Amino acid sequence: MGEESISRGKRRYRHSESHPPPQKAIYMFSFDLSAMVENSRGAVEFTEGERREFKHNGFLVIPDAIDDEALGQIRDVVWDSIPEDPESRDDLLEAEYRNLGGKDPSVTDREPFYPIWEQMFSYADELVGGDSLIAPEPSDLDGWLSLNLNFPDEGRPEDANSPSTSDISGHVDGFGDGFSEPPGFTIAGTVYVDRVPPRGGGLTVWPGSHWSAAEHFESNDVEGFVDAQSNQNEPPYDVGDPFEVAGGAGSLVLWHGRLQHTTGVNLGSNVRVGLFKRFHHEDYDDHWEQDLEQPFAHWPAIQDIDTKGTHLQ
Ligand SMILES: O=C(O)CCC(=O)C(=O)O
Repeated sequence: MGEESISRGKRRYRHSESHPPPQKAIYMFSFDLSAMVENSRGAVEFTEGERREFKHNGFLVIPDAIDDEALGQIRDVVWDSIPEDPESRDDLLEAEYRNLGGKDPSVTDREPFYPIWEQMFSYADELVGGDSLIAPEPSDLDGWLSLNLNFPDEGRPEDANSPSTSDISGHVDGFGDGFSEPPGFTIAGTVYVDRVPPRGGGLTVWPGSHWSAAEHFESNDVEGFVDAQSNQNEPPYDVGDPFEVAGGAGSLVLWHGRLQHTTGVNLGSNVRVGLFKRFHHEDYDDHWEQDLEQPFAHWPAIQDIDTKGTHLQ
């Protein structure tokens, strides 16, 4: 995936999945991916209403998707890996947004990521349908981990609405600086490791923006998009208002690969710990260009769902 940037106010963050961190640990434990993955929900199923919601909005929130034990292990990884003291507000305010296990390779223990990836995959694959996504592998643990820490923003402003989520710009992953083919991915998952209250730094999305991207690509090429994102830090079309996703610990946000998004303003007291994983179709290389205009052409469990009327049920 190409290098991405998130711009929020004066901060500019860069991250990439294409440059694995230097660790070269060898993971000897084995996983049986053919076995049914146990989730908090039991066997993964989606209603037609949930599939419709995803198709319409480009994202879906699944509360209590990930089990507590797996989340607890990630919490330990975070606090064992960073110097900040969770009890010190000064520490948290001074800290900058960062991706643990990405360009900042300071993760002490990588194994706890895998059980969460497996659970995320089981939801993503079921939503897309047709057993068509590439499953995570233990060797992925040697690569980019995407554990994104969104620390509280400086000071609680007197104006409770400032800084505001509506002032931030978003991006589409893979179509900015460092662009390389095939760009992006099919579907991503974001897990909240702790509760993320409203204005607590949640993943912020532009609902329906995957359709804006599709409309754009009907009459524009990829190069113009990449130029716009590289120069203006946002896609070359209007997408309306952002929506910041709040949720409990273990919530999973599934989102479409062309959904515009960024990280939210964090006016809370806690670090927003978000564990991200991106999944590709097995034959993504063959049809990524078609997907640009037809966002669900290769999603057997979604493509025929009617979203007309927007009654999401
Ligand atoms: O940390 C977040 O909430 C957003 C991260 C993001 O925009 C990304 O990984 O592309």
